[in-house]
Amino acid sequence: MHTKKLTSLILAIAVITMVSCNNTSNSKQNSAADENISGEEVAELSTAPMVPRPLTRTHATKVIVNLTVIERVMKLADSTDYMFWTFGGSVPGNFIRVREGDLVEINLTNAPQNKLAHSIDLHAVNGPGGGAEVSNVAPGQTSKFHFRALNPGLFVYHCATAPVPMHISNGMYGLILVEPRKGLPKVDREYYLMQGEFYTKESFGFKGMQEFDEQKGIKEQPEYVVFNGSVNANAGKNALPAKVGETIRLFVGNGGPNLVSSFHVIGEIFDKVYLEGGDATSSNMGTTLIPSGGAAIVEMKINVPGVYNIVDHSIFRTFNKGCLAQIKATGDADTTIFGRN
Ligand SMILES: [Cu+2]
Repeated sequence: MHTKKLTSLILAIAVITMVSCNNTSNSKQNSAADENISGEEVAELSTAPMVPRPLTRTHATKVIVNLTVIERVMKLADSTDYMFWTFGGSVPGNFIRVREGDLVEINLTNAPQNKLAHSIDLHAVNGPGGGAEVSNVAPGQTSKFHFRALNPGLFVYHCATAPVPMHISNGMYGLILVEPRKGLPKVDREYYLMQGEFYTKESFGFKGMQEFDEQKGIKEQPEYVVFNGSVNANAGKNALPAKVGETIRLFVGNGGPNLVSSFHVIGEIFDKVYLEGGDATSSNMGTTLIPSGGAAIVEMKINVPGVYNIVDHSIFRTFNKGCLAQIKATGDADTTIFGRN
């Protein structure tokens, strides 16, 4: 009898402790909402592979994001064109950088020459549809809505107008970084990479205008899997420059719409990975998974000069479907780290 009472008492204390711990973590998580908003500024947006400058603010502000949807024909490969639907005129869409606690105003303009309605669902939003319904906008119009950036992390945004898979397949995705209030540690270079697949009527390598193929999308059989919107967008002469001794941070997104990426840099090791773009970090990783509609931040120090291939290690996608980017590092060789005997 006495033992039973004691057991109940211990259980009760455990439950109370768990509840109070949960309350503590909730209040911590939500305190971004309590921060005062002072002033306002227009967000600096960038086109991949570039990233807006790190934020130096130590307070929350109102950030105005002016995004324009543009439907336009661009290169999917050297001799192949495609009618892309874009946030800002390129694939992936403009990179947005805000701070935890900011009040973000999204002004989504649908360019007058466009044919279709579009919208935006940002995974950084706490609110129905991530903003999809309130942002839906016809050609020639601008929609406006706001959200409070409560959770720090790297998030995907995408169009959410029906048919959603088709809008995403045509290139309507990008990344928004909500920097933690203390900022991210300083690095030497930051780049923006986003993987996405394309479902076309003709096979990979076809010359001319490619059309969207819905059946291949349903079967999840893309002809193209690429970084930054086209084959070799950031390979060869457009490789990402770096110098030996520098630490490189890659903000990597996966627009999908279907495939999970086994993200890997051949010949490098990720010193640090913010798993799926959240708070949890891991170190010394060779390959990291990036879900469709997800992201990751990876950091690596370059020790040896040369060309480093960035791939999805589901490797047919790299050799046969175009999924390749490159870092080109210059500087002095250190044969104590790597060399031919
Ligand atoms: Cu759209």
